[in-house]
Amino acid sequence: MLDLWYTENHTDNVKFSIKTNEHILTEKTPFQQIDFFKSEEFGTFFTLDGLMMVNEKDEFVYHDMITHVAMATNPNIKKVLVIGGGDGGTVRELTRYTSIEQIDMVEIDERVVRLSQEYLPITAGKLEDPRVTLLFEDGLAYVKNKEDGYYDLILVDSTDPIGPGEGLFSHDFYNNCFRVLTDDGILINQHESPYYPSYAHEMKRAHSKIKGLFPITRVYQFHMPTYPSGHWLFGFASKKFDPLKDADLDAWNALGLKTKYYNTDIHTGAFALPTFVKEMLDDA
Ligand code: AAT
Repeated sequence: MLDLWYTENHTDNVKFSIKTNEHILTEKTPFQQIDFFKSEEFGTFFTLDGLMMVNEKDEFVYHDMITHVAMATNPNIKKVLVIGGGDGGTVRELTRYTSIEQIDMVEIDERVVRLSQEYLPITAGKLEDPRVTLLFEDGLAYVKNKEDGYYDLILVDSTDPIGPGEGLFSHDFYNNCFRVLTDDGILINQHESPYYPSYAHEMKRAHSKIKGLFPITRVYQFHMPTYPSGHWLFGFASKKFDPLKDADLDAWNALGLKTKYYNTDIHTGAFALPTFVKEMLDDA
């Protein structure tokens, strides 16, 4: 039998490969190329422009960490905006909070959503929750046109800053996020990786822009086996709440949500950064 391997360049000198059982489909949309695969080790997964986005085996790490850190920091979050996140995993985690009243998801590429609904019900299964509104447009334009002080939380679940995701790393975008957030508002963004220089460069650029806009800006880390180097970050920016001093961790535990990665020890621990990362952020 032929071995079929999916291979991705993590740098010009490093490759990452997964043995696959099937290349389910390949499709070019006006925004990007989408490929879906089946594999033994990571289950079903999809890539955008040749980069791993989501797979069945480690998606819980990313989706727990993008959602629960902010929700434990401010339990009164009612209106949430998700930008990107077409696979639906972030929305799935949000729908577990009965306290959330409204979830708007703005995804540029409807095909990512439709294909995830077909092949990745594990992440897309809650997109039909009555509190969820799907909007297919560019997140950058969406925040530009949105009224001031609307959302309590914005989760930027975006691709890397090449292709359609580029605008979601711009000063203009972060500035509009600040404006559309309430006075209690929190912004979490996909913050790249500190390890390989090309990713670290983007992570520093993003951090320096956000630092100039929000009074509270932190970065927290998590372990993502299929992303380059496995060492990945989210940014936490807020107008008022500090994720360590203000988080009500007992209240979060009292909700009784069962999670596979996030817990309240991780909440605190994820903000403890290696020295080389601290130095990069200080100099950003
Ligand atoms: N839940 C983890 C999956 C992703 S995919 C990111 C999504 O962002 C994609 O579906 C893409 O179509 C969407 N997107 C890209 N640009 C925009 C935009 N301008 N407006 C709205 N949506 C957009 C994240 C993977 C992270 C990978 C890190 N290496």
